[in-house]
Amino acid sequence: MHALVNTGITAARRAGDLIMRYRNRVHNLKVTSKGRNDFVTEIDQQAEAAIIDTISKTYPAHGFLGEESGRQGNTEAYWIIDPLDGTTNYLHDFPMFCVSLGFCMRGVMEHAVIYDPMSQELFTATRGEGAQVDGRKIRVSNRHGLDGALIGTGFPYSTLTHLDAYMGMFKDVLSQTAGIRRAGSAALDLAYVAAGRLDGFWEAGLKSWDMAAGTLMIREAGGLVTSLSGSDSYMESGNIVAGTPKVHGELLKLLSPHLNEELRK
Ligand code: 2AM
Ligand code: CA
Repeated sequence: MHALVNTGITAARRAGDLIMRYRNRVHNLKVTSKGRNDFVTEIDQQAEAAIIDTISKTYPAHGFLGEESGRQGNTEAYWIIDPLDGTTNYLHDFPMFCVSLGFCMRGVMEHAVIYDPMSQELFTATRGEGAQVDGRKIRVSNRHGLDGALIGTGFPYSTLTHLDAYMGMFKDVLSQTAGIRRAGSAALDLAYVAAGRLDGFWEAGLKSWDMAAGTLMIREAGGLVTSLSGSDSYMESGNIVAGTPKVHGELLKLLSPHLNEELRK
């Protein structure tokens, strides 16, 4: 395994251990949800600091783009960090959350690590070298189309501006597939597509740290990833469709009548 991936794994496990250590305390906090939210924000920040500290010890020249601390240092060789993806789940003790790390070199994603501290599953990928779960090679499923496919998604949550467009998509996907799952951690959903547990995935308005690791993983597992209109701009727009080659193509077609100008980006 690549040395960078090993360092990423050490960092992700350290963050995961911290997240698990505070889990009971979060759940038992009988204060207002605001108080619980603040506490979780603090855990996010501590987990991100632990990741940056671990990586910096081995690679002091690397930069970071973190959900909590933003951009710092080197912008050529840097790590994209989501220290706790699925914060709402974590807050409710719903067991779907993860640590997501991607290493980017001159604009190209090179390595990916996604760690699920509940199941202790570790997903990894390196560009050109495939994707693994716990060291075993993973591939996207062999699903040849939407018929019988299980599709992951994320609901609109903050602005709700695209809710009507989304409901149209939801209706069409629901009626043509085996079902839809909304697990609440986009990074873990993408890892599940890479592992063949979901046949496809779509969501609008994600951030680069939600997608950086999972999208490399899917490509290395033989899947396709694009924006909702089929371009490469998903890292900028956050609008993403992924899946096995056939499922990806059919999902694109099914979603396209529902796209407005914003969602086409
Ligand atoms: P986060 O937990 O790191 O914030 C799912 O729709 C994705 O959107 C998750 O990966 C989640 O990442 C992100 N997200 C941000 N705010 C959210 C919210 N209020 N509700 C649900 N998901 C949210
Ligand atoms: Ca996230």
